[in-house]
Formats: sequence, C-alpha cells, structure tokens
Amino acid sequence: MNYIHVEHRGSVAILTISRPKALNALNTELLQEFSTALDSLGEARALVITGAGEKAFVAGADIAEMRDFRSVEAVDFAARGQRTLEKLEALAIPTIAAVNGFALGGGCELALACDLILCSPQAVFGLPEVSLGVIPGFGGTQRLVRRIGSHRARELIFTGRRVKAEEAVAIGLALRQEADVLSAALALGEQIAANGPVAVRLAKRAVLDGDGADLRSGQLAERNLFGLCFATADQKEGMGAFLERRKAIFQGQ
Ligand code: DAK
Repeated sequence: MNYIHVEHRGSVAILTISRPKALNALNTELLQEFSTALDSLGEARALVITGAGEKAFVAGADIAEMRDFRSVEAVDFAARGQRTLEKLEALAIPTIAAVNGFALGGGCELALACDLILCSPQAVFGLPEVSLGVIPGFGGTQRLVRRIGSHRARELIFTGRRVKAEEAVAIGLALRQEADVLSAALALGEQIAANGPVAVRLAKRAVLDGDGADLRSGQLAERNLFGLCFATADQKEGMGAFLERRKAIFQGQ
C-alpha cells in the first residue's frame, strides 16, 4: 500500500494515513487502500487511526482531484467516501481517532466516523466545504449534528469556521486533549482491549443499533445482545473470575 500503514501493538491496531506532501488529503487511491485495510485487522480488539507527520490528521478530500469533477464523478467520489466511512463506523471493534493536527473537511468527517476522538493541542477541526463552493460529502452534515447537536453543527457547517483543540473538547467534538495523543489513544485502546472482546463488540453493536432508533427499539436491541453474551465463554469467565476474586482471562469467544 502507498498511503496506509497498519501496525499491531498487542491487541491494538494503529492505522496511519500517510500522504504528507498533501497533508494526508484523501484521494481515490487512498480511500481504496483505507477500505482494504479495514478488512485485514486480524485479531485486533481496538483500532487507532492517525495521520503521518507533525501537521495534519487529514486536511480533507483531495481538492486537486475534485476540482475538475463532473457531477457524475462527484457523486461517485462521495459514494465511495460515504461507503468507506460507513464501513469504518460499522467496524465491529471500537475505533479511536488520534487527531494530531488539521482535521478538515473529509478529515473531520473521518474522525466523526470513529467511536472516540482524542486530539493534540495542535489539532484544528472544521468543515470548510462551503468556502470551496461545495457541501460536506462524506457524512459530515449528518454525523456532526449527531455528535455535537444541531445548533452548534449548523454554525460550523454554514460558516466553515475552524475549531481548535480546547473548543473541540468543550463542545463535545473531541473527548479530550492529550499532549501525546498517539500514546494516549493507544492506552485507551489497551484499556478497551483488556475487557471481554465479545462484550465490547456487542456493546458497540447496541450503541449503533440504537442510534436514531426510539428508546423502545433501542432497548429491545440491547436486551437481545445482552442475552447473546450468555452464550459466550467470556461471560462465564468474567463472572467466574469476579466471584473467585481473580483477574479474568478472556479468550474472545
Ligand atoms: N487537498 C489537496 N491538497 C491539499 C489539501 C487538500 N485538501 N490540503 C493541503 N493540501 C496540499 C497543499 O496544496 C500543499 O501542496 P503543495 O502546494 O505543497 O504541493 C500542501 O498540502 C501543504 O499545504 P499548505 O501549503 O496549504 O499548508 P499550510 O500550512 O499553509 O495550510 C491548511 C494548511 C490545512 C490550513 C491548508 O492546506 C488548507 O486550508 N487546506 C485545505 C483544507 C480544506 O479546505 N479541506 C477541505 C477539503 S474539501 C464531496 C465529497 C467530499 C467532500 C465534499 C464533497 N462530494 C463529492 C459531494 C469533502 C470535501 C473536502 O474535504
């Protein structure tokens, strides 16, 4: 792969988006590689996504590639981006964006498709698409609203205003700011990976199933997934270990 590197540290996979000359901007080839990489994470129990270099997480979709698009190509590009981010969002394991610099446009949208966002003090978020004469095309108008609420999201989408780390945390766009964001994301991934892996995956499933559903349907999904936990060896091990006052050793089944 030219633009995507995956490294495994214990049970946590780190996916680095690396196209430093263009501040890791997303072009068609990169998106394709990203999608392929999501299919080959093996036994990883959590995924951290970051950008190569000091300056950017991802500075957006590739403006040079998009400039001369005809409408039909723009629709194809948006469809590819949306499919890729839907795949990321639906990934069975928890995902953490370690935002280490600019996360603009498609980069902000990619972070929003992750379960959790940590950011460095240098991080800058924003959806500047309207300043380029387009609208967010990788789910930004939908996921930003869900993440920070409609009122705040509308301001950022309509103005294209950039948001620095401190404000991003204050409005709930990022979970917290960390001086060494990659190490912090890795530690968070390890903390998640220490739990029953099947339970973590089912918990994520319950959150996703409930997203946009009414409380009754969401609770029904939760109930069924809770029941499913009792078909796993991890549940026997987790509860047995508690009662025997020892640390659980989960097999992930
Ligand atoms: N695309 C392509 N190249 C980019 C880029 C981008 N998004 N961002 C930066 N680069 C390139 C620059 O062109 C420059 O390349 P060279 O000139 O050196 O060859 C290099 O990266 C370094 O950038 P700068 O020289 O500009 O670096 P600065 O530190 O001065 O500024 C910056 C950093 C991040 C503030 C600035 O580069 C910037 O404003 N970049 C653009 C940020 C942006 O507007 N991002 C949103 C992109 S639009 C859709 C599908 C998707 C989308 C929309 C619609 N449909 C099909 C419907 C999504 C749209 C976007 O994401």
